[in-house]
Amino acid sequence: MIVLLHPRSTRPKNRRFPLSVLALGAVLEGEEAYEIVDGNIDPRPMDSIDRIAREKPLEMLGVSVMPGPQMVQAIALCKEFRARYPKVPIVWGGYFPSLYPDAALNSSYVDVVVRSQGEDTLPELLGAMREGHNFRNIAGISYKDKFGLYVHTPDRPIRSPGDFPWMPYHRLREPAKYIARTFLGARTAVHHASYGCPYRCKFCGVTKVAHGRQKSETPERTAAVLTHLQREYAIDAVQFYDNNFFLREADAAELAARIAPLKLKWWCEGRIDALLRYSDDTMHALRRAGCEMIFLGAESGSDKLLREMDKQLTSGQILQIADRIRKFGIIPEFSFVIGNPNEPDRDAREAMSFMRRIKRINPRAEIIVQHYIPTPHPDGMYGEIDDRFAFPKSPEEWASPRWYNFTVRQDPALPWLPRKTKRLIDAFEIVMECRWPTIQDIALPRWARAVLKTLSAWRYSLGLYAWPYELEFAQKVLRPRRPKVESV
Ligand code: B12
Repeated sequence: MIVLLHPRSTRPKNRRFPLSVLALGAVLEGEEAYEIVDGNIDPRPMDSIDRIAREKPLEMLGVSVMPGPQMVQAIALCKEFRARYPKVPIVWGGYFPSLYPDAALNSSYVDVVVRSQGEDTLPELLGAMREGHNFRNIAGISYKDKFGLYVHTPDRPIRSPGDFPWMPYHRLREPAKYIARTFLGARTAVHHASYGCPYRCKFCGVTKVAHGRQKSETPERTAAVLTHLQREYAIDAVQFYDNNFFLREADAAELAARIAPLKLKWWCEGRIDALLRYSDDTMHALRRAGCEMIFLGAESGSDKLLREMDKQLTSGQILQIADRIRKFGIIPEFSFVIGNPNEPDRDAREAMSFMRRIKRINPRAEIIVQHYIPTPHPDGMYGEIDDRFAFPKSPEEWASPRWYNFTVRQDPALPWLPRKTKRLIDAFEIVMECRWPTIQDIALPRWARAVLKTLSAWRYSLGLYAWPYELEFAQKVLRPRRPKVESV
């Protein structure tokens, strides 16, 4: 019996289909005995694993690990599992071990790391374990050999999710619990129609995982999956989790035509330059097909920094899309990465005035302010910091308060980021969030929205952000949704 464990990653109201373990379940389905245990549903995952072990001997524990809270639960569960089932191999996959394979192996409870996409690797690994074969010929893994040396086999080229079977949603213990009420609809599902991203932005962890490639399923398959989800779970909305939903205009137009009859409302992540190339007809078709909001990585208002990031975008294009998208009725959600290591204070101030400019052009635009937190990058990290910065060496160190806060982008505590600049960025973010509460917040009553807006109006109009204690207090009491924390 193989157990696919998805440790807790989020709060119950943000719970969504655990796509990583569903994708793996899809290739095991019918061939292998496996069960999914999801910490987002299951209050006691270890008890569930014990129950499964009582019914059938365990062969492998496969754990999906994202940096942050999921890693924290993964560590605790794997330690306990190792103590109870010392002979059962533990395999980690997902973004954390793919980005930091050595750190993952520097633990007593990770035997093999599967880097990047797992659908082909997992069955190969299972086969090699059963036959007692050497793992050396399995692409995309990292492990300790019999001398304790770390072996990293070559990367495995990524494939389209369309090459693999459909996700076995029915294998989740309570599938309906993953259908959420959001600003998009009363019954929102999630879907991932591609893998990877063809851009190589130097701040983004996806490049190391997908090697600067993207493979997408066909619009026909996306539409078929959504039709199935609507039939089974009565969905009326969907969040597309793809890193980059829009690559080819022809595909976008085809998808719009295929899903329009489902009358879904949806959110996705896209590229600004790609959308600027789309015709008005395609943009109108996307809107008619239910596109409500598009998350767009703007990252910076400085052309110099955009070049340094290798974003392949200009500040002019960002302003252009902010303006153009209004006429289609789609809301842009712009995300910024602030804190260039070479000039953090100047970067922060310029970015702030650029964000205000966007708001003037398109008041409905939503803004997400992220501190730059570096991730390992094959082309060198943004800000030329490869020699100035060292990542933790073990999962435990990653889970310590200093690095946990780094991972979840709350307090990166970076050597090049002066405290006063960090405080300025955080203060600006609070003023921005209060002045323009997100429409994604369906729990915030109208009066609370009005309170936040009124309290912050003077600060926003005068550009006085420092020490926003009253707004912090209001946020504590009224608890508005913070897309930076609660969305992807
Ligand atoms: C959905 C999502 C979330 C959801 C998770 C919801 C859920 N179901 O639990 C939520 C909103 C909670 C979330 C939060 C965060 N996220 Co997130 N999230 C994503 C997102 C958009 C999609 C992940 C996904 O479902 N992919 C689809 C599946 C099929 O792919 P996959 O997960 O990669 O799994 C495949 C492989 O990795 C591998 N694999 C995975 N697990 C395993 C296990 C085994 C045993 C094997 C063999 C293989 C394997 O095989 C799978 C199939 O091919 C990604 C970006 C992206 N598009 O990938 C960011 C992403 C993973 N998140 C990221 C981050 C940083 C976070 C946060 C830390 C941010 C924050 N605001 O604090 C938090 C921390 C959450 C936590 N650790 O618990 C980063 C990680 C990289 C990095 N910079 O470190 C990403 C890449 C976004 C980005 N571009 O920066 N996230």
